[in-house]
Amino acid sequence: MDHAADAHRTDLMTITRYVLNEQSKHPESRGDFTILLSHIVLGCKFVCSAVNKAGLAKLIGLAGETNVQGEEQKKLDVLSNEVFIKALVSSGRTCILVSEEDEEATFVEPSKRGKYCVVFDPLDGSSNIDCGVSIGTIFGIYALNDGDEPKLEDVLQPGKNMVAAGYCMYGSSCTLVVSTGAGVNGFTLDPSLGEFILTHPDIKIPKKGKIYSVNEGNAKNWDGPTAKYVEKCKFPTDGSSAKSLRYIGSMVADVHRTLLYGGIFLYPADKKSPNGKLRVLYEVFPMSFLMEQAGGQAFTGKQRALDLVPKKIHDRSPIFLGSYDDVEEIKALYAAEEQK
Ligand code: FBP
Repeated sequence: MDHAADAHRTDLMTITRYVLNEQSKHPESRGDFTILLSHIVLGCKFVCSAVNKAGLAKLIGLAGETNVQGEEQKKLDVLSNEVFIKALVSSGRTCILVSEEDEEATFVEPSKRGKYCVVFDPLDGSSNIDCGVSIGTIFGIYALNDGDEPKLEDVLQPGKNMVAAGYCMYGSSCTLVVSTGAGVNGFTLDPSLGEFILTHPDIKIPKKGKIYSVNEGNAKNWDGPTAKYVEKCKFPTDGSSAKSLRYIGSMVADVHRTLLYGGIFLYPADKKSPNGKLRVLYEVFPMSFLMEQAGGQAFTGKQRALDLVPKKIHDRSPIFLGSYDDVEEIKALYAAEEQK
């Protein structure tokens, strides 16, 4: 690392500059998306600093409340949710907000309304919060046509209709990965500047990977194709070497590694959770959108994940996402099961 050159690196591609460049390619654009994204970035910076000082600021542990999923909320869950709701409403660019932490969707009051619907998980990987392992924020964005009155159906639509998606990982460094439908870019927070700087331009996931990522603790409840696939990862019969298992238990961290290194992340359905665990709107869709934009795939066990049409805002779905060839293998196993 050439720190001297780095110190003199003056041509900084910040995320704001990047999005403004993208905006300039759309003369019809009024800058609404740029303003919305800058408020999401603000929320990520706030949560990043809160996570970093959680132990010091007594932000570790339970908030004493339970969310719609029946999960005990962590102090940081509640704090992150509040920060994002306030940032998104104050942007003046949103009309419907769906948060993992809120039972109902939030309809922004007309005077502060804009055309975007934002679905988000303010702090994903809550089982890892108190032990300082990487966690993150996940978001997806739909756009209404100008003048349309917002209604719940506007967020109960296929993920392929999203206009943007992203996540921010709070790990050894704070990394924001985002797509507006024209590729995937990663930005790292430079704490000395307080700016997200472009560090991972045009991310492309390797076509095939050497890593599989799944909670094998659920193996006894898996269906045939999932069990067969994981068996193949461990004991390949085609002469290839076995895949390595990596599982952090924070979707953001497991998907971030999968995006950069390749391989497959799966949270399948099982006898205990017939619809899997992960939520369609603010976990499955944003990560599937990013995966496809990076050249990978996302499959539910039955269909392309982004073709799903959720019926309720907290619906769950099984998910298999990652390198194109790896997901093709699991699709073939489910297709063979269908034929039986
Ligand atoms: P939260 O959003 O409530 O944290 O739940 C989601 C999650 O933590 C994902 O980040 C992760 O992939 C998964 O659940 C881990 O589940 P499990 O502990 O069952 O493996």
